[in-house]
Amino acid sequence: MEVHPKGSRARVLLTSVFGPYAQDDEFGSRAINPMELYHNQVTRAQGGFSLRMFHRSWGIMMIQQNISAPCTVLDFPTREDFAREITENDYDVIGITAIIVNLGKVREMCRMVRKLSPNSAIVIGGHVAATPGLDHMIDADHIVRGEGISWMRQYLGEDPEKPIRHPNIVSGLKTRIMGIELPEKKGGTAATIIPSVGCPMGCNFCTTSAFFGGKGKFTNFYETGAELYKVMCQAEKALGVQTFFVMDENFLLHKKRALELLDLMKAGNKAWGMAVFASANAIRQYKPEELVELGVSWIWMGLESPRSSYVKLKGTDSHALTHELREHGIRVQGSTIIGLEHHTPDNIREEIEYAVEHNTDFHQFMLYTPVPGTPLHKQISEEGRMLEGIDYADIHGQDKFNFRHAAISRDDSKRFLDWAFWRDFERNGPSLARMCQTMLQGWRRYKNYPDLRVRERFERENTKLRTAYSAALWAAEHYFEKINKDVSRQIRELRREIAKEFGVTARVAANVVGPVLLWATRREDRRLARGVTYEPPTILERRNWETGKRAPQRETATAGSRFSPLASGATAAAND
Ligand code: B12
Ligand code: SF4
Repeated sequence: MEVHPKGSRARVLLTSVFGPYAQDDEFGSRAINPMELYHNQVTRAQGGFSLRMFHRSWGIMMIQQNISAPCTVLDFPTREDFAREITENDYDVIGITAIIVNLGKVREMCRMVRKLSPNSAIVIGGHVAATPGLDHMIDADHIVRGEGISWMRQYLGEDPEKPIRHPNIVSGLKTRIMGIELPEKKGGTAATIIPSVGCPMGCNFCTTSAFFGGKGKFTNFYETGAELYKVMCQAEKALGVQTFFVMDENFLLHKKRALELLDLMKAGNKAWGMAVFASANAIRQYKPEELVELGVSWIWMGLESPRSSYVKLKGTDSHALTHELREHGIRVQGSTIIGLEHHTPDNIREEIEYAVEHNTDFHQFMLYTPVPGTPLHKQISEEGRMLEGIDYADIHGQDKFNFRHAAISRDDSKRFLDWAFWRDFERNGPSLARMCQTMLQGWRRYKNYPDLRVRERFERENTKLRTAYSAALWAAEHYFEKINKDVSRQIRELRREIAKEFGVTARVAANVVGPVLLWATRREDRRLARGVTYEPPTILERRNWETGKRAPQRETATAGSRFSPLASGATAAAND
C-alpha cells in the first residue's frame, strides 16, 4: 500500500461534510434528513415532544486519536468554515468522512480542495466509499472501504496493529425537548464507547454489516471485557459519566465479553448504565436480571416485521420480549421496516398496527431500502428493479422507495411511512411518557434488589422521575386531551403512580413546572410549524498540533469564521 512521503509528519485534516443539513439544497442537504438521530428517524412525528440532539462524527474522532501525525478534526463545518480551514493551514492530507446521501457534498469538497489546497492528498472514507463507480464521480486520491484506523496508520507509515486508543466522546450535544434546550453539564450526558464496527449477522439490507465484510465478519477494537472495562473507566474519569452509549451494532451477541465486563463491574463496584444495540436472538441469551446487573437500561432492537425471516428474530415473540424488558426497567427502542417484499396496500396497515402494538418506548420506522454495497442492492439490481435517476441524497429511507416494489408505489411508500410514525405517536403518546412508565416499573422491581450497584443506578436514573419528568408528564397529559383522551388518561394515571411512589416533590414539580412545559411545548410546535430547524455546532479539535502548527500561509477564502480553533481535545461550539 502507498505510504505518504511525509509519513507521520504529514499534517492531516479529517472533516465531516458541510452543513447546513436540514434544508433542501443543490449539494444534497434535505429538510427531511436533518443531522439528528431521533428527530430524523424516530420521533419526527412527535412535534414539540420530539427528542432533538446531535452526535459527533465518531469515525474521524477514532482515527484522529489513533495516529501520531498532527491532526485536526473539523466537525459539521459550513462550506465557508471548510474553505477557511484548508486555506489558512497547509494540510498534506485531507480526509473526508461521509455516507452515501452526502455524495454531492463530497464531490464539492474535493473540488474545493483541488482549488484551495492543491498539494493536499484527498482521502475519502466512511459508507460513501461503498458507492459503485465513486472514483469516476469525485476527484479523490484514495477511496477507503471498511475500517479506517488501520488504513490511515498504514498510509502514514505507522503500525496498523497497535492497540486502539479510545477518544473521550460525549455521546450527544445540544439536547432539546418540549421547547427547552437542556443544560450541558459535565457527566450529564452518556459517553460513547465503540467496541467494534460491523455486525456478523449479515441481514440482507444492512449497510453496516456489508461495509465491514458482511455475514460472519466484523472488526473488534476490544476483544475482551477487561479491555472494554479499562476504556469505560477512562471515560468515567475524564468525562465524569456513569452512563455509556455503546456503539456496537450487536453488543449483546458477544456474551463472553459482556459477562466478563459484568464481573469486572461487580468487582469494581460500578453502578454504570448502558444503552446498547442488540438483536432479539442476542438479547435472549441473557436473563433479564443479568441485563439489569450489566447496567443495560436501553436497548435498540430490530423488530423489522412479524413475517420477516431474519435469523435474529427466529423463535422470538417480540411483543412478549418488549413487554418483559420494559417490566425490568429497560427502555426499548424498536425498529420496523416499511415496504418489505411481502407488504401490500392491503396488509401494510395491519403490519404497522402490529409494530405499534409493541408499545416500545421509542420506535424507528425506515423504508426497505436497497443501498449500494448490500446483498439486497445486488439482488434488486439483478432483478432490474432499481429505479433510475434517483439522487443519492434521497436514498435515506425516510422519503420514498428507490426501487420498484411489487405492490406499493413510491408515493404510497411515503404515505405509509408517515402514517406509521403518526400512528405510533397517536396511539402510544410521547416517547418521554413511555420512558417514564418503563423507569417506574424498573424502580419498583429493583429498588430493594440485593445488588447495591443496581439499586444505586435506579436511584440515580429515577431522580428525574420525581422532578422534571413528573412535570413533563403533567404537560403531556394536558397536551393529549385533545389528541387521544385515552392516552391522556393513561399518562395521568402514570403521573399519579409516580406521585404515590415519590410523594410531594413529584406533585409539586408537576403542578408548578408542568404548565410551563406545556406552554413551551406548544410554543415549540408553533416554531416547528413555521419551519424552524436545528443545526449542530461547528467543532474543531486539534491533536499533536504543536509540531504541525504553521502560520497562515494564504489569504482566507471567506470572511469570518463561526468556530474558534482550540488545541488538543478542546471543543469549540459556536454556531449562531
Ligand atoms: C452516529 C450515526 C449517525 C449520526 C451522524 C452523526 C454524524 N456526525 O455524521 C446521525 C444520527 C445524525 C445519523 C444520521 C443519518 N444516518 Co447514520 N449512522 C450513525 C451510526 C449509528 C454510527 C456511525 C459511527 O460512528 N460508527 C462508528 C464509527 C467508528 O464507524 P464509521 O463511522 O463507519 O467509521 C469507520 C469507517 O467507516 C472508516 N471511516 C469513516 N470515516 C472515514 C474517513 C476517512 C478519511 C477514512 C480513511 C476512513 C473513515 O473508519 C472508521 C473506523 O473504522 C451508523 C451505524 C453504524 N453502526 O456505524 C449509522 C449510518 C452511518 N447512518 C446511516 C444513515 C442512512 C443515516 C441517515 C441517512 C439516516 C436516516 N435517514 O435515517 C442520516 C443522515 C444524516 C445526514 N444528513 O447526513 C447509514 C449509512 C448508510 C450508507 N451506506 O450510506 C448507517 C451505516 C446506518 C445503517 N446501517 O443504515 N447517523
Ligand atoms: S442484526 Fe442489525 S446490525 Fe446486524 S446485520 Fe442485522 S440489521 Fe445489521
